[in-house]
Order: sequence, then structure tokens, then C-alpha cells
Amino acid sequence: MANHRKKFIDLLDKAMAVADMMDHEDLLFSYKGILYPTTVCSPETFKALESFEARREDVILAGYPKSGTNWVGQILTNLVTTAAENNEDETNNLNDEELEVPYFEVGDPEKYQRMEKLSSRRVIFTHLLPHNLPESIFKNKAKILVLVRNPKDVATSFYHFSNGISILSSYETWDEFFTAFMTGKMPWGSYFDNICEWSKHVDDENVMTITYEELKENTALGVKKIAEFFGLLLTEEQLQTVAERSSFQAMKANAQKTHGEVGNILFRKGDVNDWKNLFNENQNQEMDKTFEERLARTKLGAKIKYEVYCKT
Ligand code: PPS
Repeated sequence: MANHRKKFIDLLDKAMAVADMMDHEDLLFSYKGILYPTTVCSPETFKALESFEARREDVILAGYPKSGTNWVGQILTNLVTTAAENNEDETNNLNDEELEVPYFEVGDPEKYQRMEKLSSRRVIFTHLLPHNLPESIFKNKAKILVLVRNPKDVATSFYHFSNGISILSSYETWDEFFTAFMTGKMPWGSYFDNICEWSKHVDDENVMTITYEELKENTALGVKKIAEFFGLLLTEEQLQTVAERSSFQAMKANAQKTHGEVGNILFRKGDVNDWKNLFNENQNQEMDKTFEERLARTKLGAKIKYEVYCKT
């Protein structure tokens, strides 16, 4: 197992062991008005993050939890590694010690000093809102891939994940979870705020958006577009291999190695429309109304194709 994956798995295992011993109400803490899991995030790490110096070559993946971060994250990591192997000048720059915890805001405050030692390109995942990211990302024009998924499948995925992993608050019922989701009382805050805030950046030259659903419909095309956006040079055959390796079945089969215990919970269904098994008629109406009021007229909201993926 690659060393950095081991560190990631160890962090998750340790966090789960600590969370098992904690009171339910202590599992989340609030920072600048947003909830985060106590066992993997801290105010000290958020403070240290502010002075992180981004590079133009950094590869950043941003999206609300349960939007497919691990999927697209693997695609990005494979693209970056393969492109570097293709380029003799860059082969020596391949990071032996990749960022041990790929989530930007997760880990100890010293991780940003360790990241300074990593050569480019560094692949970074985040669930943070744009204004909670270090300013240097925008100032230095690091490229950002913004990933979105329809709200009903995100809520469904988040509900199962919250009840499967001790790091997060669990819920007695789906109805209880639904209320928390709709009112934004979630780790990493409100889905609706997240889409609204990232929507303001859709036209930035350093930003590309992709939806979970379009990637699911045509993974090969999505992989190609992502590679082009980041200027990563791969042959058609290599692009195809990256797409194949990122299939849900392939990633689930490898989950124990890449994610340890959490892998069994994370790679759940990997599909579109599972919300139909949970949402009742009132909840459908409430979500439809909130989407219409908050997101339908935003640029990112339009990309979600709510009428296609969220209507009964
Ligand atoms: S996290 O914990 O917030 O970072 O979770 P995240 O990775 O963003 O989202 C988890 C959901 O993505 C699904 N997934 C995939 N779907 C399709 N293909 C691949 N390869 C893939 N890998 C992960 C995962 O199954 C979660 O969705 P649900 O609906 O729960 O299955």
C-alpha cells in the first residue's frame, strides 16, 4: 500500500475510534458559522490554512460532501500522475510522498508546511466555500474543478454516510436528517449556500464545472474535458484507462486498500436516482420549492438539470 494512503487510512481509523467514545453533541463544532467534524478538523488547522500559498499549477477539486469527490479525485490523481510519467522533465517531480490527506481542511495545522515541500502538481480536494479558501488560490489563479451533484441524491448519500460513520452525527430517522439538510445544519454547511457561492465563480477563467450526472453518463468524455482544462497531456488510450479505473465497480473493489474501513461505507451505490427510495411527496415538494427559490436561477443550479434528475 502506498505510504500516503496508509497515513490517510490511519487518520480515518483513529478519528473513528475517538468518535466512538465521544458524546453525540460533541461530534461537530462550529467555525465561522459552519459545522465541521471535531475528530478530523480543527480551528487551528483552519487558521493555518489562511496563509497557505497556492501555486498556479495546483489542481483543486471543490464540491459539497457526497458529490463524488473521491471519484473525481481519483480521476484527477491518475491524470496528473500519468501526464507526469509521459513527460521526462516532470518524472523526477512526481511526489513520492503525496499529500497524505487529500482533503485540504482535514488534518493537523502543520500539514500546510509539509505541502510546501511537495513538488507540483499538488492535487487538493475541498468541501469548503470559496470565501473560506486561502486567498492565494484565487490570486495565483490555481485551477479549480467545481463538482456538483443533484441535491436529492446528495441528501440520500449524506444520510446513509452519516449513519454509517461514527465521525458524523447519526440520525434516528430519514425525516430528522431531511430537516437538518434543508436547514443547513450539516457538516460543511448548507448544500444550497455551497452551490450559490460557487455559482459566483462559474465564469472565472480558472474554474471549470462538472456534474456527477454528466460524468456518470459519459465518463470518457468527462475525463477528456478535465484533462484538457488542466492542460494534462495523455494519449487516447491512457485517457480510456483512467476512465475505466474510475468505474464504481473498480473503485469499490479497491476500497479496502484506498480507504480502509470507511471504504465499505463510502462506495455505497454510486448511482443516480437513489433518492426515490427515501423522499416522500412532502419532501419532494419542499426540495422542489427550495431549489426553485434558491438555485434555479443560478448558473451552477442550471447545470444540475433539476428537471431531469430530481422530478418524479
Ligand atoms: S465525501 O465523503 O463527501 O468526500 O464523499 P464523495 O466522495 O464526495 O461522495 C460519495 C458518493 O460518490 C459515490 N462514488 C461514485 N459514484 C460513481 N462512480 C464512482 N467511481 C464513485 N466513487 C464514489 C459514492 O458511492 C457516494 O454516493 P452514494 O450515492 O452514497 O453511493
